Formats: sequence, structure tokens, C-alpha cells
Amino acid sequence: MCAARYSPQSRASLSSSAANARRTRPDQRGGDLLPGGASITNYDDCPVGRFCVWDHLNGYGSIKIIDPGGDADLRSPAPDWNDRIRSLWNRTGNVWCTFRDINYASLSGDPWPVGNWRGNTAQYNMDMKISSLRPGRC
Ligand SMILES: [Ca+2]
Repeated sequence: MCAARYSPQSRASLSSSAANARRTRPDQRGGDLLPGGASITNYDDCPVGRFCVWDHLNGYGSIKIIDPGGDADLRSPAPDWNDRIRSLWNRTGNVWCTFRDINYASLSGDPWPVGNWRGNTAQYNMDMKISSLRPGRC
């Protein structure tokens, strides 16, 4: 019996490999990309006053700037951001609540309140888990 135990470390490695494989293809997701089609971003691309999320660590990859009122279902409109957020920056000045399920539900685990913070969601065991989010406390 030597089945590998589940750990955030191994999951992160797998996710990183998948992300790298995806990066080798032309990025045709569109919609949420920066003007000019740039798909490699960083934290500086998040405007003051907004809540921004990225699909790679440390503000890299594609960026999505969340509507000020929140997003009840990250699956739509396309591209699908459900369970895809790996880093984020809350520049709104207010606490937001992130949820593991759509429609601000927490069936899969506790919600995560995010204050004035930026970093990788894995630090709070939310790597690729967020499915909805909105301003306000959890
Ligand atoms: Ca989820």
C-alpha cells in the first residue's frame, strides 16, 4: 500500500503541469484578455478599486476583473472561471466573501473572507476552488 496521500503540494504540481501544457497552445479564450490580446499579466494590471483574479500563481496568466457587485456563477459567461482562480487581489477597500460553490453557497466547505490582500489562493486552501464571490462579510 503506497498510494500517494493527497496534499496541496502534489495538487499544485499537477495543476502547474496542466497550466504549462495549456500555455503552449495559442490563447484563444478571449473575452477577458487585456487590450491587444496580451495573455501574460501581472498584479499591476488590476485597477485601483477592483477585485481581480488570475488563473496562474502570482498574478500571471489571464486576468478577470470581477464586477463591483460580485459574480454568482463564475462558469458563465465564457470563458469559464469556475474553480480556476489561483491568485487574486482585492483592491476595493472592502471585505469580500469567496465561496466554494456557485450562488454564494458553501456546500463544499467554508467560505473565505478576503480583505485588502493579494496573493495565491492556495495559502488559504482555496486554490482552484472559488465558484462565486461578492462584496461583504462571509
Ligand atoms: Ca468550486
